[in-house]
Amino acid sequence: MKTKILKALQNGAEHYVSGEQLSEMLGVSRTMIWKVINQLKADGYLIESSSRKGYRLVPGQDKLSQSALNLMANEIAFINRVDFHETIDSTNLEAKRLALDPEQNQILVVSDEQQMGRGRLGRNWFSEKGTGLWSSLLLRPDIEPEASFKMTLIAAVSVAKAVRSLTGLEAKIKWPNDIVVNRKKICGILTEMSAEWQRINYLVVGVGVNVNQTNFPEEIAEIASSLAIESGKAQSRLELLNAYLKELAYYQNALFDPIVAAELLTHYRELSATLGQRVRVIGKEEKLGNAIALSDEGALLVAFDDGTESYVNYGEVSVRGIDFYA
Ligand code: BT5
Repeated sequence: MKTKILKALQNGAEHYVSGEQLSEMLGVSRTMIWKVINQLKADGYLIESSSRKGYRLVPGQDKLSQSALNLMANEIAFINRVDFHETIDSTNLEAKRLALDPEQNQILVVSDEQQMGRGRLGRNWFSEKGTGLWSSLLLRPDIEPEASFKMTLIAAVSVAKAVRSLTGLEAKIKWPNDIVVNRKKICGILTEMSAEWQRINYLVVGVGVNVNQTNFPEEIAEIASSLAIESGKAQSRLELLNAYLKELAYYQNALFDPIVAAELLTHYRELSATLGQRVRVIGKEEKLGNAIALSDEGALLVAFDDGTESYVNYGEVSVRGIDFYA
């Protein structure tokens, strides 16, 4: 009922919807409507009530809540359920805890804050409350473990396209798992996998997007930015999530369908901030070169200054002008 009333208020846009209209539309008493409106207010929604005109959702709110997320996820067929948390250690950890039950699948975990947000190699991911989109998706695709690298590409293209459509900003992908805007990192992706012989047990795709932060802790102040800083105005986390999931609903077919897989690679290459650039590859040793191609397996082909060429599969690659590589 909460979700239905919320939807009716959202459909009313900035106009009032009367208690009578709501009660007729939903077939419940006006007292019931009044009770549920109070529950939504307790959830933090700003709702104006007028005894003559009815109820109105105050526009411009960027509130994440279970009811708002349910409403949105109902339209995304490949998501079975959304679990919303006000705070959590890490949405990736929570998705992995859910994965212990083999029945749980296609679940999106979202939190307003993470206390132990993580990057690759156990690095810290700053996940301040109320400003970012911290989400993880639990999937159990029937694919071979080697194909799981595609999931990071799928998420990267989906986020970059969603940021572009929502904000008009030129979001690009820094190989393999960062999204940058104006050379600053606005998003990181952490894909984790559990697999047995030739078979994936589960994949967890964690996506963290800096949406409405106005500043960052000193350690990352020079490399990080947010959509609000880059676009000059606050952005809606819900709309961003909605746009991301719609893109994901399409691109996840790349796991199974070779035509979509080819399209994914084309779009990844078009959105790349790394291809064609000077790069510093940090492996056993540090080497400089030019990033010249992306293989169909998602590896980066680098022509090194010492005349050698090789594919880089993982590890650290700094792109000139991004990170601390000047
Ligand atoms: C990543 O790792 O970029 C993956 C980050 C994934 C975060 C999401 S949030 C939802 C889900 N739940 C989790 O616990 N994680 C996922 P990596 O490439 O290793 O980059 C980590 C580095 O990015 C850090 O060492 C910092 O330098 C920098 N960093 C940390 N927090 C940042 C932030 N909020 N914005 C930009 N850069 C940040």
